[in-house]
Amino acid sequence: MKRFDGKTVIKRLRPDERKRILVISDIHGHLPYFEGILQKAGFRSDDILVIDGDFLEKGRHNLATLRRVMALAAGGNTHVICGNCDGWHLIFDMTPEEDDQMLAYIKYRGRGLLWEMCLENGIDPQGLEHFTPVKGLLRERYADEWSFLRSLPHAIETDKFIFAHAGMDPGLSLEENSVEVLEHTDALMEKGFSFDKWLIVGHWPVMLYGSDIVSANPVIDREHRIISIDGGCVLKDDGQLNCLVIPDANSEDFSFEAYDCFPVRKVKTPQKGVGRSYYIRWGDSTVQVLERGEEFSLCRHVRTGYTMRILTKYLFSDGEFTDCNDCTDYVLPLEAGDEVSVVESTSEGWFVKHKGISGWYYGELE
Ligand SMILES: [Mn+2]
Repeated sequence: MKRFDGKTVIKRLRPDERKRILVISDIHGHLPYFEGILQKAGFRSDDILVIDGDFLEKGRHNLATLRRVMALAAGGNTHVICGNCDGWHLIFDMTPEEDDQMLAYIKYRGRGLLWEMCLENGIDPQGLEHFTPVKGLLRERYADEWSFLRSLPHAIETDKFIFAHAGMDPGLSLEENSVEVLEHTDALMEKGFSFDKWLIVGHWPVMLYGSDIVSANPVIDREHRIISIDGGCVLKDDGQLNCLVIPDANSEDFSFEAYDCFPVRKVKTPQKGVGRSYYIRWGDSTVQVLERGEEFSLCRHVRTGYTMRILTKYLFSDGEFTDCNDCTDYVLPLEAGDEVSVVESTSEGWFVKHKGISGWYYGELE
């Protein structure tokens, strides 16, 4: 699929200065989180909403999310950017051979926009041999959806802000940036770039920037004028959907709201933090299992030699060497009365989030 070959499309906006700008990225087809964050941020018709790409794929409510986003966009105050997971209209540029590769991908995933479109039309994707005939049907049935996806820009620019899904090369004008750079730059904040206007991106779950302490909250880098907001919704077990709040088009007085579905409990007994911790994360998660237990296993992170106990269900295989789910042994400093969201309940303690930061709590909850 010629995903990144197209011409870069930029949308210029002159937002009403009295209006709030809300920015949400990486909803990834998780409609309940999208509705939850809109409600928590108090989204109303006189706000401007920017959806900063990747509202589709990976979650389980793709068609419903797409339709919700289209309805908001039709209202005129919601502006949507194409992320690297949103350009499904590009299937119509594919050859029959590429169609079959796409079918293999859909079957492997077992979810996603095309999967849901098939099911909505009584087609079981697992039973298909070729995708090309189905593509013809979907093209007719979802004409509005395709034209909406086709209409999406790769970046939105105002006097003060640039919204792009993943990144930008500051050495080039916005138009000169390729679709690939705007939609698919990984780990933007590690590149040392600085920008004249504030660049607001999603795409790279912010927890991947942490090394010892894991936070899902937006990262606001005032020196380089970058704000990274992907809270790991759908992708991370302890993820959240963030909404950056810009009070008005000229303000730098940023704040944010975050939404997740974990049960909230109150800390009963205070806990001191422990100095040393490590975060094993996606892309660097190979561990050696030293002692496999039913609930926890003692593991050694191969690259660093750091040992920690990991929930056995987080290990991807039964072998001595295996990759694992993102995990940390960070022990959160907590006071009595602190509210925490409980991600995992174990026989030894709770894996919780406190103000967006994930860690362990070994005391009692109310
Ligand atoms: Mn992305």
